[in-house]
Amino acid sequence: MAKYEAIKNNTAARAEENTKTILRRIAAAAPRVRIPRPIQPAKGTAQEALVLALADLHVGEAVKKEAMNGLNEYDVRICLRRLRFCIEETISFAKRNRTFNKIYVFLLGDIVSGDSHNDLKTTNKVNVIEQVETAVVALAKAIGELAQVFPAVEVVCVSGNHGRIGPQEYYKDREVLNWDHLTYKFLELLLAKQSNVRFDISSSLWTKVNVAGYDFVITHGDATSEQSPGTLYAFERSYGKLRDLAGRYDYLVAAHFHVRGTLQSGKGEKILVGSMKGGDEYSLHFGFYSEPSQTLFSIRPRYGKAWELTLRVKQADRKARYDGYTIRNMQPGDNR
Ligand SMILES: [Mn+2]
Repeated sequence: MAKYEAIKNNTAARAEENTKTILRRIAAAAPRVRIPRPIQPAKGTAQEALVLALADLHVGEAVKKEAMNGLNEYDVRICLRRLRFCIEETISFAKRNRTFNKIYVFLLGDIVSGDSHNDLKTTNKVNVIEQVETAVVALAKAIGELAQVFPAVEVVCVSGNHGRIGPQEYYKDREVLNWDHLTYKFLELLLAKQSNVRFDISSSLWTKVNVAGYDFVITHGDATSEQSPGTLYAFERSYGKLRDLAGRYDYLVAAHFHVRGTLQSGKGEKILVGSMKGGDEYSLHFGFYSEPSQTLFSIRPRYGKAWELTLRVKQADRKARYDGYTIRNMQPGDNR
């Protein structure tokens, strides 16, 4: 027995010695990697196009913090701070990485709160004329800032559902008889002398635009029988039908549901943009809440969508440094 123990211990010792030898050999054979210097951003111009998708600003609407149990708060001041945050982030992100030749700004509708709903009519902070005025001036400043950084700015505009005139639904001239549409027209006028800014204002439910060789369908997103694209299936069903009507597209960009999401679709994607406003009393009532966000992404030739940056706009809410898009002596949030 003692002999057996001795053999066992000896074997164990040898096994341990072998393991150590093997580990030493592996360690000796491991390639030595030199610690690199920090990666420098690439110099020169990127071939890719930037897209800044802005949706559901609902200018003029108020969301009460108390009613939201602190989840969200919204008024004109917060809206304009969040907008400025988007522009500053876009510019600093672009500058930190490369020089981009062109930026597309998708204005996806529900720019103004409107007065089509009774509860909005009584709780809006400013009336619909002031909403349009505020949105026009703020967006003109925002796009003007982009035009100082990017050699070309293309603004693609579709109307939302909140800008409709009056409480009744209508379908004739639906996208034109709409406060969003008027906002876009004034915006175009205000920037008419800015030679590197171009507008594409849609009079229909959707518009098509080609970005770096890829076909985009842009729509607000309310023209669907789905109440909420809470599931991927509903999301797919909501917008799959548009392909029949609009023809082949690589990317579809919609908003309306105040929820951010992306779904692969053929060779491209369906991109659902979140809202500047974020969740409100309505969404809370129906059991939905999403943080406000907007989306910045890029399209590369021969590659498609290269990356996406979620602009988490709430960061700007309490920061006075994002003021500056307000007009004249306006006291945002204090009109009522
Ligand atoms: Mn909407």
